[in-house]
Amino acid sequence: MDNVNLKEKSIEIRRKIVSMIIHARGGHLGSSLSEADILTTLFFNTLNFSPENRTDPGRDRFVLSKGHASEGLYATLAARGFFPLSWLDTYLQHDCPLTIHPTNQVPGIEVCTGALGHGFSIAVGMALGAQKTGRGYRTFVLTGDGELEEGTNWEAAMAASHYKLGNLTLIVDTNGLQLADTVANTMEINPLRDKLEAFGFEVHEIDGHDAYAMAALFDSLDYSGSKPHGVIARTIKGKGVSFAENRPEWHHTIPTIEQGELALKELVL
Ligand SMILES: Cc1ncc(C[n+]2csc(CCOP(=O)(O)OP(=O)(O)O)c2C)c(N)n1
Ligand SMILES: [Mg+2]
Repeated sequence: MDNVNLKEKSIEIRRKIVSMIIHARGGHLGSSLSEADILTTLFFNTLNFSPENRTDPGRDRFVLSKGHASEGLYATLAARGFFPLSWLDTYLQHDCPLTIHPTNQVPGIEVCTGALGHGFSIAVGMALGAQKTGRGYRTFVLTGDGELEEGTNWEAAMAASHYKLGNLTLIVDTNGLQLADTVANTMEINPLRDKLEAFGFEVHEIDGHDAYAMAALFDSLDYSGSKPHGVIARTIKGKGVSFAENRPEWHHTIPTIEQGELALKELVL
């Protein structure tokens, strides 16, 4: 999409994330704020995926493998027009489509995720499908860094390289935290760049909160080459809300009304 101010858009999306969680009294605040700039970049700059072409076989594919951060995806999809903004008020309500882990009943969501460690493998299958059918679409998958402790990811990485899936981009939301502690304390995944390179990926490291830098990077990648892409996006869990930044307990703590008001006061340009 041309002429979208990505900075403004990501603030708008962060504000929606906070409001949804306050309203629903549930969700993953830190995780969704961590990914907000990555999703903004993908949906408002990079992806050939829109409400208009969302069922076209040639559309780009996106998989949110860290499915617990669903509020970030819902807020982004609504802002992009995949479904009405009013749906965000129904998050976590009985019999409503916006569930804690995303499902493909929601326009713009390709696959059900939330059980960590599966999205990357699914994305490999999508990318292989594009290669075999010659459809030419690109596939992007977003994982958490803690999520990479799941062994299935490394099988997916091996397969991506084996099948020479240059049309596949793995983005790792690298915030250094997982559910209750740091990734380093739980099961160290570093040196991540060396690991991905050893698995045959072309690797880039970038500030995962600089939407314009990410947009330029995604625009510059060679999607017709033989190496899958790995993007290590350096992020801060809880980014934009001072009391939640880099604090493991804000993985899924629900703000009080007062904390919510403070968060919204901080989330301005
Ligand atoms: C298979 C599986 N095991 C455990 C969980 C519970 N769980 C939800 S989020 C999370 C931590 C994820 O950390 P990370 O991938 O770094 O994501 P972040 O929230 O930091 O972006 C865990 C263990 C899960 N959803 N799926
Ligand atoms: Mg993490």
